[in-house]
Amino acid sequence: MEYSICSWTFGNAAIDKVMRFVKKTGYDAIEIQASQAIQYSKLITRLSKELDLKVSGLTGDADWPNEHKDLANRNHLERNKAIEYFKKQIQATSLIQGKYLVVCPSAVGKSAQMGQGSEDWNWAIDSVCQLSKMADQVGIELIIEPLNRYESCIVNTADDARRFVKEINHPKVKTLIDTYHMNIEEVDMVSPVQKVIDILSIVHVADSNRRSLGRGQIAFAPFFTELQRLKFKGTIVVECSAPGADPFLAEKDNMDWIYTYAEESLAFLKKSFEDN
Ligand code: LER
Ligand code: MN
Repeated sequence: MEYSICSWTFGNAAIDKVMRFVKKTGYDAIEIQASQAIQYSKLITRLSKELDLKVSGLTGDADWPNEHKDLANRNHLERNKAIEYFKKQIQATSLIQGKYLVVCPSAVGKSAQMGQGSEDWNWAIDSVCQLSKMADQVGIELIIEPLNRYESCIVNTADDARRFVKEINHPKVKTLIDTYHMNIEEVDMVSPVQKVIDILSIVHVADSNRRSLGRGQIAFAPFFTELQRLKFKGTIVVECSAPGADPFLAEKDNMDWIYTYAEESLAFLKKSFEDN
């Protein structure tokens, strides 16, 4: 199993400090925040080689209320700007040798749709279809992420993600499931794995309160057992965040927790998969 961790969760810490810590802790890879990848591509590429720490992929940047980052915006001029911005993120993924870009079909933090009926869905489908051509050209995957209802509209569950990916119907468009969001939206932790296993590239993990695995209420054992039973071979990416309000702001009063969560979560994963 390959283990990775999201760089955005370390808040304002410098990317070189984060990469050195992630390597020292024993991770194989890091999932870089897209805005950091764009700004620090040379530094990240150099450190990735120097530290022998892979870039698993990029966490896409589409923070609401930035209409020009919203792939499902009702205003086609804003939507076109979002498509152009995501093309830049695809380019950055390829530049720093990531394998995927995580894409939320509507902006992150936008919990209500803008159009009627299936309009928002169709806008998002059209945007991701356009992006899939470029992803194919540079050889990366676009990974559609279902987020809970308080963070996103359009794709909230594994069922939604499956329908979205099947409608795009492109070999480079896949999905991920995130235990933190699943805990809010799914009926259990096992059936979503079964629903998307054939299009599942990566898994994001954190406990129910986004603390390290074991510090919340999620029963991870059945989830991990099902991943193993169905021979999941992708990357497992830790996405905990320091405790405190505002889910979209990583930097909190007590950032020391994130380093503890990173260490504890990796130990929990290695014990669960018995490959340490
Ligand atoms: C991104 O991977 C994610 O899970 C979102 O909740 C980030 O805010
Ligand atoms: Mn996630």
